[in-house]
Amino acid sequence: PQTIYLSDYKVPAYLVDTVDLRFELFEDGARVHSTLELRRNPESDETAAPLELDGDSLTLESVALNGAALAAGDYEDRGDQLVVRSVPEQFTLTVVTWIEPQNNTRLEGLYKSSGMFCTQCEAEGFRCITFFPDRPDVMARFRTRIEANKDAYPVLLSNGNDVEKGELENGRHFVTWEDPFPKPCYLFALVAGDLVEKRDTFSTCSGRDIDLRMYVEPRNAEKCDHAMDSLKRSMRWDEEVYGREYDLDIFMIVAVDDFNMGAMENKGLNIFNSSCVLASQETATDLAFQRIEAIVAHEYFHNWSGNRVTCRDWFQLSLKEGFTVFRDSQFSADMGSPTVKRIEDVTLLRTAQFAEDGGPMSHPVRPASYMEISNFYTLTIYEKGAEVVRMIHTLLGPDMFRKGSDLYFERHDGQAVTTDDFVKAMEDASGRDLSQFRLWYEQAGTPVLAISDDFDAETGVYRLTIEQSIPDTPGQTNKKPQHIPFALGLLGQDGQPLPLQLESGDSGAPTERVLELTEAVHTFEFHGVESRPVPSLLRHFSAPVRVRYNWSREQLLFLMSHDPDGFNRWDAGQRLAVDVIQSLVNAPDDAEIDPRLVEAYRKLISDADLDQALVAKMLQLPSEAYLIELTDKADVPAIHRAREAVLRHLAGALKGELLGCYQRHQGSGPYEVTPEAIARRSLRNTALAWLLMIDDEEGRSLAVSQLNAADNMTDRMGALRALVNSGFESDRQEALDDFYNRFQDDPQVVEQWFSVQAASDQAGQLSDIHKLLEHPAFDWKNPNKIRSVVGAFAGQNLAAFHNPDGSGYQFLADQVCRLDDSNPQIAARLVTPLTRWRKFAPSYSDRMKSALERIRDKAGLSRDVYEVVHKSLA
Ligand code: BAL
Ligand code: ZN
Repeated sequence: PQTIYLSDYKVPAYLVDTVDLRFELFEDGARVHSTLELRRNPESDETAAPLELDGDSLTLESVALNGAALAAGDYEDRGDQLVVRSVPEQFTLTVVTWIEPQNNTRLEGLYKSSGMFCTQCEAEGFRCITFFPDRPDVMARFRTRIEANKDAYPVLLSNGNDVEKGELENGRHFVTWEDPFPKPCYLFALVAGDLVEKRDTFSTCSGRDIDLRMYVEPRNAEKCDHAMDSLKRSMRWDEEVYGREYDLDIFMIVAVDDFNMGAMENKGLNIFNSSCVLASQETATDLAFQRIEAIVAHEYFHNWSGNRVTCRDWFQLSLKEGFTVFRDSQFSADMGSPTVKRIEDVTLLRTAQFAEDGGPMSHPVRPASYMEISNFYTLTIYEKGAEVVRMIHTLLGPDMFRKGSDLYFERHDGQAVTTDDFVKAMEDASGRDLSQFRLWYEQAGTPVLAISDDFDAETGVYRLTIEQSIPDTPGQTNKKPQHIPFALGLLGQDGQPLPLQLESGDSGAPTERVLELTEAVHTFEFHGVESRPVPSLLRHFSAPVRVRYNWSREQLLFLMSHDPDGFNRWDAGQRLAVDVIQSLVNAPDDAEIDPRLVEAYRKLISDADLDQALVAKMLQLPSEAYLIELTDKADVPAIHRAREAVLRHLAGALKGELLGCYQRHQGSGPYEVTPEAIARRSLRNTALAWLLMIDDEEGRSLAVSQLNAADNMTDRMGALRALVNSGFESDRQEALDDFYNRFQDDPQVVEQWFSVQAASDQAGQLSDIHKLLEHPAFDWKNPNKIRSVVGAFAGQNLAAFHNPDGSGYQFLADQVCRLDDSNPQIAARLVTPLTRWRKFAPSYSDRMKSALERIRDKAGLSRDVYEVVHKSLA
């Protein structure tokens, strides 16, 4: 496959002003009539260029120029391109193609899911529908007429406003949609199906009433309220915080079961993976409720950050994704607990994005090259991209940042632009120089801050030295220092925050500062310090970096109970737990577990005055994935054993406290999705999980009663998970069977049922996984089912996946090869755990490598998987 380079970017040779589409939908295929108004781009220097339109898996039926059919010699159908050699300055091109949505298992372009037609065009799916300049800098106005059988497909949707509808012969009907806003074709959408409609309205800040509509299969009609409420909250929030008003008269959301992504921000017609939009108390966990709120917000926010202002090319993907993730994380923080939200974001970043940044697929937030753009919908583009925007927010402050975003939207409305245009708007609005800051977009890799300190009791000066380095990554060495906002505080021995006097005598100095690192080494001096302080470093995780500082356990315990920054309190607890677990890896079975850890957790569990949402987070031990990320040459089973030993030790020592915690947080009253109620359920279910880790009888009977009495999925799943992960084998099987019988008709719940087993070291050994794949509810065509079994096994059941005999790796290779032909995007995603092979101890890494080589040698490997596998082995 070819590599595409950012440095080769050229403006399009032709522009499209309008697109007139007519879809004739049938059971055995669809005919697409496309009429384009095209003209040469005055900004292009390719004055004699032929017209080249992208295509993929299309059967061309006819081509006409200005209404006259072209003869075969006038154009060339190259399969992936339609080339018309000689065209005038301005012209109309009509192309008719035949496609087969019913056989489209890649789920790119137009396909069928549960009997409905739907589309996914980002990044390059539109070319699977018709020949078109499939690139985001070609923006056109779309008019779309959909024709289909009326009984089977009463609902026909596309972007914009419905302007015409009517009956046709043979029981068919049509609806025509017009989108007044020029858009790139990746934002095109079409849906046709037998769907129920849920309606609501939203009154905008300027008094316009927007018609909100959700379309779902009839069985899901009762699962729309949460998404609709989330949508209205998002619309209000975007007006209040960013001054962004919705622009069309209708906003539609559709839920489909088969979807490669989580959701898609098509203009006025967002399409969602059912698992990311449908929720009811009985079927969705708190986590799902929160995720749905965040994703609904994310897709809605794209209407401005992505649709009104879009990307010039796919190297700029983070322009819309990083900014929009930042916006949705601000929104979620405002809707719930900012500290908890920050902890969740940082957990994902440090566990998974840092791993990506340190692995073979490491790439900058603005990549310089790719083979398959679908492989670049990554944690780096999304999450690190969001961190980069967050740092701009930190450096500028909220007011200047808002000025910058206003300027960005005003300056670039209706344009396809670059990350550099975004930074420039921030610079112009604030007057700040962000030239060095731009390196965050260009340099890959996670910066490391090596921090040392000393205290001079005589002068009262505390000195902090921070040395920055950025590791080499594929294709990039000798990196330059980046501009890093570093928030910190100092705590006195009594736990009080100290004024940070950068000059002596400044006793009114603030107790928290954001230092700006721009050089490879900085030394900061803090004056007027009476005794050695405890530093609280990188507060709020003010930059996506690794901090290396030689913490003592006393310091961490001190910060756990005194740091005014909730995030750093949590982080101190994590560092302490990591230190204890790491010290037990490959230690003798009777090695002592630091009693101070037990006491710290005892305090957390028992002290009802602490912020319970924060406590709920602090009680989660660092995950195995995070522990692996922190380790060179990881021995996963050894890490797993050490972590379990700590968990069991804590559970045994704190049994009384855990039972007390469980009783204290017994729910009463109606189910609510508030931060307090979520924290209560989380604490209760953590207590239960810990008790069952030590096969506690009392815990077992609590879990069984909770499972039977639960009025919500969080508690039901909490009990089920605890039983599944326990040694109570017969309870486990009974619980799983009952659960399945109760929910077998609900695909979203069955996905949870699959993943709770696949992710469990008790219920998810390889032989169990094979059985799950044979289960009647498993479906190789449904990405959610694949993720909930194969993805959960390889991504969460790490001790089983890293079986020393290599069977887990070979299993994954088999599944990747199997999926490569039918759905290459999903296949390429599934490879991820193997790509990290260099991270593991030799006997593991050798076997992982050979599994990768087996995938590499598969005949006819897709471009998606080819890129990931070849880069991993390079
Ligand atoms: N644009 C792809 C889905 C999302 O990030 O919203
Ligand atoms: Zn997005």
